[in-house]
Amino acid sequence: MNNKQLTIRDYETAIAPTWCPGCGNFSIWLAVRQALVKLNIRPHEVALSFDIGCNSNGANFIKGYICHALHGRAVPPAEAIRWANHKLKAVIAFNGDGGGFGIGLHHFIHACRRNVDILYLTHDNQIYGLTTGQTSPTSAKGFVTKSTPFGNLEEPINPSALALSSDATWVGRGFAGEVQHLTDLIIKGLKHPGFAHLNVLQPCVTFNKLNTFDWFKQRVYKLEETDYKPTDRKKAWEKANEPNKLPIGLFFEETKKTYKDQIPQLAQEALVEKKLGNVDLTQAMKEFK
Ligand SMILES: Cc1ncc(C[n+]2csc(CCOP(=O)(O)OP(=O)(O)O)c2C)c(N)n1
Ligand code: SF4
Repeated sequence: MNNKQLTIRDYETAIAPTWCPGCGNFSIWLAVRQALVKLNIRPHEVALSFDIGCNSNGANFIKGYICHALHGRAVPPAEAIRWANHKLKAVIAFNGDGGGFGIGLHHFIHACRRNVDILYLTHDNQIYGLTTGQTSPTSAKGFVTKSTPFGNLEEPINPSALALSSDATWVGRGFAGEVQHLTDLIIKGLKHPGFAHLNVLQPCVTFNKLNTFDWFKQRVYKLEETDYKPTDRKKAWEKANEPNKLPIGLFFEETKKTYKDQIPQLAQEALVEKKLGNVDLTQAMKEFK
């Protein structure tokens, strides 16, 4: 098995995606598998933690060690998996903008400042998709939805600017309409030693009639095609907040000690490899039954 050439078909499950035709989730799903194949990471070498939402129905459509967490809670299990086994080749958490920047927002900020070595990919369609179209924390001010029939009164969160001000060591933005570019960003995020946040602009073709593929295409441009250098946090913050445009690519990158690097007990071996010695767990195991 291990000598066989890896392809995206190795990540296939028996369940076909149930997303609406044309949904941006399809290209994100493709980009994730392409990135894992390019890095030669096999399904048993990756842990994927999902939210509740259209995006995270992806838990059923990809092979790996899968966790399907509560709404907004994909990050804590991903952190726990990384702490338990820092030798896993990749740990990725997936949330929607509703789960990730609403009910689960604090997990995002704490993961940024902890610098846990995971990739956090947020599917930002600026609406609640699964629950059929309510305003989300990234919805534009004035946006009319089922939950804000007279227009959204709140300013939207800018996820990349928030990651930058929360001390994240790798901050990128991708677009579901640019699959190869997105694949390259996922590869870079996975290679980064530390917390990598990748916010992906993802049209919801069914419920978000404002932020369509065309709307994004009129605003998106690639940072790599400019003279921008992702080394200055302040400049990155300004770029992430650029008015009327949506730059995609890597805003910022720096190398710092990860959470695990500061725990000397993990320097030699992963937690899962540690011998328990003479500890008798019989009674504890009985209590779990
Ligand atoms: C604790 C909790 N609150 C609310 C819900 C209902 N709920 C399920 S998905 C969702 C929002 C989905 O939007 P988003 O996170 O942006 O993901 P998308 O469906 O757009 O991919 C909500 C509110 C829930 N399942 N659990
Ligand atoms: S409701 Fe929107 S986000 Fe959900 S599957 Fe359909 S197009 Fe995609």
